[in-house]
Amino acid sequence: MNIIVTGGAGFIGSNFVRMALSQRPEWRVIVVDALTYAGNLENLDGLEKTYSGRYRFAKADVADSAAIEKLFEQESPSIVVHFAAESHVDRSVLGPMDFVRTNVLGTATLLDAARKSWRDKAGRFLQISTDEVYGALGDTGAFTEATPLAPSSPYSASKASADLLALAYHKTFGLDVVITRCCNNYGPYQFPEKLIPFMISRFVDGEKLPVYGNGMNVRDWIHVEDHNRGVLLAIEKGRPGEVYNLGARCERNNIDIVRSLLKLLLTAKGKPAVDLDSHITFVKDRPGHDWRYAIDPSKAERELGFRPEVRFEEGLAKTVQWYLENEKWWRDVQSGAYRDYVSKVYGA
Ligand code: NAD
Ligand code: TDX
Repeated sequence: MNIIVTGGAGFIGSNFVRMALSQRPEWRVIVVDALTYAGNLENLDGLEKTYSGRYRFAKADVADSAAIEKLFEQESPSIVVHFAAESHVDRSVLGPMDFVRTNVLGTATLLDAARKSWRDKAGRFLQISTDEVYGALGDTGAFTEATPLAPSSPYSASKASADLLALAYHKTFGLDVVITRCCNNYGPYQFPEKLIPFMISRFVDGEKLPVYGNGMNVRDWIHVEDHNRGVLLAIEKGRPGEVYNLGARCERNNIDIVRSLLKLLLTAKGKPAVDLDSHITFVKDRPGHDWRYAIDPSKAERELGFRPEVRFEEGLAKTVQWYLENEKWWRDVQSGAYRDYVSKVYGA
């Protein structure tokens, strides 16, 4: 069975491709990725050799309808798992249009290719989405699948638009669409612009760790392996046209995450984990910064049997260790263009 994984050279996608190839021997995986700044072939190192005949990489832009339709003709996929996206909120503040193009037009292009290709045969489209489509919570409550969409950033608005298109293709054309909405992921191969790997790279470089606002904003965290276990379950057990929230009931405020990282990093360097706040600088807040996210994953637990396995403290310690051991990886992905981006967001 052929399965197309878009965005398979990115953080969550590459972890998913490894999991799928090792746990689903009947699948042949075709990674479709444009290799933007966030997509890196090194993330897929060794797969061609280990899984020869079951793995193909195709460089393509999901918004390029000719390229996508050709891939559907060549591969006749039974499943599409759509991870490809512009994924970083701060970049969507600097330049929203790439987000509209990839996340909205790209998703529409894939949905339409699937609609045409699956006229005579069944196929499933798994739309990978985010809790950010629900907007911000106050100090209490949690997002359920019935929470109205109220995105705050161009990123989350583009993801909400993509979700609505996917649901419309289900209602109008009967396309077999399932949507998962997950909370903040962490783990290996995450691009060092996101909170956890960014803070680790700053510490290693001897720079202060820039926390937005007062650091009290809350995010709900899940290890990337647990997210991807949920995606596999949604592919295999999800009901057509349904949305499933994925989360591990693990809320933390940002300042606590940064202090936990500092403890792990100082200890790893053989230094006493004291005077943590001297490593932190509070910087200008992100415009439209959502206060709090919290996912209620009851529906996925009940219907899919979803059970996250990674305890946050263990997952975080392993992640820190991975970044310390793979400094070459994150230095390589930090190109000149990346350094330019950092100076735009955080100042020189
Ligand atoms: P990422 O930025 O690490 O990777 C995105 C991948 O998509 C890269 O490989 C990039 O090259 C590719 N891509 C971008 N534009 C493309 C285009 N036009 N055509 C083809 N490929 C393109 O992102 P990630 O963190 O791995 O997120 C993957 C998905 O999961 C996204 O849809 C994101 O919205 C969603 N998500 C992420 C998180 C999180 O915490 N990171 C949480 C919930 C949902
Ligand atoms: O330097 C920083 N300082 C800081 O205080 C950075 C990069 C982030 N933050 C804060 C902002 C957020 O409250 O940390 C929190 C997490 O920030 P990000 O890692 O940028 O993630 P977030 O904005 O929450 O979005 C993420 O989760 C949902 C992913 O990037 C999205 O792709 C996903 O959909």
